Amino acid sequence: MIKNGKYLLLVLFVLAGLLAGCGDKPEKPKDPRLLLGFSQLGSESAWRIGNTRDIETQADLYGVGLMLENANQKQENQIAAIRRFIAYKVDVIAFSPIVEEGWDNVLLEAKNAGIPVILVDRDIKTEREGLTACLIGSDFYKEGVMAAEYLIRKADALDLEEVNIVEITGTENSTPMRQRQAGFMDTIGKDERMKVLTSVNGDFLKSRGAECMRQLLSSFGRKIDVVFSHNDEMTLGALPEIERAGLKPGRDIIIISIDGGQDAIDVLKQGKINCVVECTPKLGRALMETVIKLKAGEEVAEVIHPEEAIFTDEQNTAGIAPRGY
Ligand code: GYE
Repeated sequence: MIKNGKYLLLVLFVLAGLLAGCGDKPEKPKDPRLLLGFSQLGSESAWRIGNTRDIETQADLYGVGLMLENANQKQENQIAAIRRFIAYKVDVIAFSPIVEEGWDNVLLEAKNAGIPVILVDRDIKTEREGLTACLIGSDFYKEGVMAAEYLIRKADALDLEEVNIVEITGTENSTPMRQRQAGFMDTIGKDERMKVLTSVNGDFLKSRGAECMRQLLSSFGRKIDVVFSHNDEMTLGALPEIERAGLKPGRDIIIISIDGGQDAIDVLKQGKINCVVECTPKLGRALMETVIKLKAGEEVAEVIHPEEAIFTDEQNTAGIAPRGY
């Protein structure tokens, strides 16, 4: 079939090319798009799932290639994912640190590889300078302040003389847990009516929220005037326990939550939650814009906090627009 040497050469060339391709390790996509490695911490809540979805959607819209890894609530999985991103030579790394401590070594490795790192949602604690480029996430301290300010208004409206509070906190040593608690405590600390009976760790999980609430009810029973819960998931776990104990959440106990996912807003509309402080998971757009700037060597803002609202029984809750998470 092959009539002359020229064709033979061509066929050999093509064959050699095909064979060379066979044993190749995965390589960066030929597409010269910018590649972002993102380590999500888990899927513990509607917030987290909404956050992952938003980052995927925005990466698509901005034409940013996304390597996404879910750490299933384990810091060691996040560290391993970041190491894989470094080995893969992604352009930018982003991650949502499950806890604040313990990131220095892996971040130093990223720095030495010349890959900029963006903190998404949560912060880290470190003695070293310059390990990360910036933080894109909510002002959790302010969320705690907003929750407490609502409670003070509510106590005024109900003319309460003493307010006994139980707190169900998020994951220990995580930024939202630390800062929501600090903002709340600093603010109620100025009001003599406010007493915190105890704080228990619900790890941002619905099942733990239920467990914590059972334990709180058995220790304090009807003494509890307020549940301050660090996220919607734990709140949604706690409510049925309160009902099972013969009490009406939203009436017998004031319920304060954070996140503002659709399920919690629906329950706020039914009057079983009194206040939900918004924490938006929609960080994808700011993330993509920052990734593009970093790749272009441009300056980026050190901290980007999204604007956040509050939804309470002081307003017409029927008018709250669909939340999208
Ligand atoms: O409030 C909670 C989630 O870090 C802001 O983590 C996030 C928190 C959010 O599991 O629902």
